Amino acid sequence: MSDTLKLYGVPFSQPVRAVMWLMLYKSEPFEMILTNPGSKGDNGSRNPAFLAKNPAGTIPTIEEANGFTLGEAHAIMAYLCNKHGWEDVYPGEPQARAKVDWYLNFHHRNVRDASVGLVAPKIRKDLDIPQAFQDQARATLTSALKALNGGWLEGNTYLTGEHLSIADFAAYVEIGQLQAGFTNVYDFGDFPNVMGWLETMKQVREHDTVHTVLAELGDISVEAPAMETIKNANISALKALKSKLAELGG
Ligand SMILES: N[C@@H](CCC(=O)N[C@@H](CS)C(=O)NCC(=O)O)C(=O)O
Repeated sequence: MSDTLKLYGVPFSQPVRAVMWLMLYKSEPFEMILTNPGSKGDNGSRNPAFLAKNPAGTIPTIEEANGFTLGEAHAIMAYLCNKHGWEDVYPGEPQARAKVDWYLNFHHRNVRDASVGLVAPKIRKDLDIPQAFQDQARATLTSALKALNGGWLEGNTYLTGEHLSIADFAAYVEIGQLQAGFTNVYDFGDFPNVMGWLETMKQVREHDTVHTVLAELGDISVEAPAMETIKNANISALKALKSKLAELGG
């Protein structure tokens, strides 16, 4: 059995992109095992075989050759940093680390849940997500962006200071997907510090590889993307990833 780490997921998933980005940023090879979120089919995250690896049935999930499995993007990124000694993006010094953990904990209810609420209704028209839910998501995100703009990013290049960390990867895969150039479903005009940080993050190594799926999907603010567009975005994203992993020997 190969000892390359397996990453279960799809590039369309925000938390999967965070893990992919960390690994590519650190030039760490991995094998992507395509796993359809929510599906009970053979390659689905709700299939019994997958639930044995991650009882929550969510992607990303990783698996090592020795059978160790782990779910939750933030736990996975922290584990990989601990394992490989990547203290540049997850500092060892307790207070610096605590600042990263602070954001990672804040993220779940304030950024993640809200940003999903802005994008999912556009892509999954079939789910008929109630307008009240969408409005609440937008309000929650706006509050979170106020905190980022006036707090974390005030006078800082990255979320926790002058150094890129896994907090930035976690935040950008959610917030960044909303900007013009990608889905274009949120106007960041009121948040100049957030806009500056979005530009900075675009320069981070492997940004484009990880975000191929969104660049291909394009603007969904007016019209939901056709199935064909979604399919082609996935194909392009996997092609970009495959070619990067081939370079890394994964
Ligand atoms: N808190 C989890 C969220 C993971 C998550 O929501 N993944 C979605 C895909 S983006 C999923 O697997 N959904 C399938 C399901 O819940 O059945 C993390 O950060 O890893």
